[in-house]
Amino acid sequence: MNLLVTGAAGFIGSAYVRTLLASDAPDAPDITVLDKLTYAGSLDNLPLDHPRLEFVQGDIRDTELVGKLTGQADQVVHFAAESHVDRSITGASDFVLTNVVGTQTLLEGALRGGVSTFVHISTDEVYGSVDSGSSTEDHLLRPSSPYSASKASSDLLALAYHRTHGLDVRVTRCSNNYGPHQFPEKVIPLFVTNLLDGHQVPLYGEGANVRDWLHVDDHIQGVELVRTKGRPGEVYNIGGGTELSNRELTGLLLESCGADWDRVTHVEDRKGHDLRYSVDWSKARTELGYRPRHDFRAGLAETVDWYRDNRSWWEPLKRRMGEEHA
Ligand code: NAD
Ligand code: TDX
Repeated sequence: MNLLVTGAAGFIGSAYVRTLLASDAPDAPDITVLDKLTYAGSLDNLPLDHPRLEFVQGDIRDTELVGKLTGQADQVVHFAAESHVDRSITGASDFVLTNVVGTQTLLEGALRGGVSTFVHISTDEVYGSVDSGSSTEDHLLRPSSPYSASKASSDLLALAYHRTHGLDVRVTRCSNNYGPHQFPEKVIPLFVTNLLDGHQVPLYGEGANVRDWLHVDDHIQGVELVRTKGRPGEVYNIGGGTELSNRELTGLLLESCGADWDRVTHVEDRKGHDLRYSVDWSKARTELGYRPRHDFRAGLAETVDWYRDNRSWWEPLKRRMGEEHA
């Protein structure tokens, strides 16, 4: 079986590919990764010499390349995206080009190439801010940022290819992932690496915004369940079960790095900042047997240790981030 995985030089896709390649099950797939290697992608995240892995550098908007790869693939798992909300606020066009046009190009390639299953990785942010309760899969989509609006567009396009053409599309909407290899612009790796370097951490507004934290390995378990046991045309929420305000999260990170609150700088709030995300993942639990297994405190401690032990992975990335802002 040949599995085409897009965006797998990034945080979640690379964890997914590393996990599948570590399996020696007889039905373990051969994997082709398609990734443009934007600022967020790194070949260091992938075991490039693995005999079941082929890496192709390219853009998901490249119709010819996508046509060739989808023609060779049995299934597609689509992670590639511009993924950082703050970048979508300062410049939205790459978000539309990659997340909307790129996803449509892949869906069209999958349809023409006779791909049997297409898993589209969406996000809980498509539901917009949820003041109370949790969003089920049929909740209205009310995205707030250009990032989440572009993800909602691609999510709806994916479902449209199922309804219109009968393509076996399955959509996952997960909450905030954390774990090793996450690009140090996202709040957990940014704060951890700043603290390890003795710098301040920038907390937006009052730090009252709430996120539901999901270990990347639990997310991957959910994606695999959807790919192998999910139903065509269905959406599955994948939650982590640990809701924390950013203030609470910051307290845990300070504690893990042996630092005090004087290392926190309150900065201007993010524009259009969603107060809270919360997904109801009972459908994935009852239908697929999904359950997050990682205890948040233990997972966070392991993640902090990974950043402590892998400076050579993140220091060049932070240097480049510094140059971008210079
Ligand atoms: P990431 O930014 O770490 O990685 C994205 C990858 O996509 C990079 O390797 C990049 O090079 C590649 N890419 C970007 N544009 C491309 C293009 N035009 N063609 C080919 N490759 C391209 O992202 P991530 O955090 O691993 O997120 C993966 C997916 O999961 C995204 O679709 C994101 O929207 C979704 N998601 C992420 C989270 C989270 O907490 N990180 C939560 C919910 C959903
Ligand atoms: O410097 C910061 N200070 C801060 O207070 C940063 C970068 C973030 N924050 C706050 C904003 C959010 O409330 O922390 C929270 C988390 O921020 P991010 O790590 O940027 O994640 P978020 O905006 O919640 O989006 C993430 O989860 C959903 C991913 O980046 C998305 O790709 C995913 O869809």
